[in-house]
Amino acid sequence: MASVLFLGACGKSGNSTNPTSSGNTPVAAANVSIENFAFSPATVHVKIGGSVTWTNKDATPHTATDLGGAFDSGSLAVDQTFKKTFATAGTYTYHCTIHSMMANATVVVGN
Ligand SMILES: [Cu+2]
Repeated sequence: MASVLFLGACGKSGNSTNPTSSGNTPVAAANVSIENFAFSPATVHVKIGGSVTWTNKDATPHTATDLGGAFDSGSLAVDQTFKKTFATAGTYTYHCTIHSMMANATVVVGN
């Protein structure tokens, strides 16, 4: 079983070698992998007008579905992607509707 090396949290102001990683600085485009039944990174920060692209890396279908109804990827097959552009600032908590045991994840939108 491969490890998920996401260290979590928005409090870490790490290096900027990966502009799509989570961190305090919002990026224009973030990428989230759905892998080993987890969203990685679990939190991404994007600018207003920025986008998040999810990619399902598992052989099992997953969804990225906002709890508040702002977006829903539908069922993503292996290697399928879903892109959402966020025009409104806010914190969007989402989950996989197929697997209730998967932890919720978050998109934070703000400049
Ligand atoms: Cu799932």
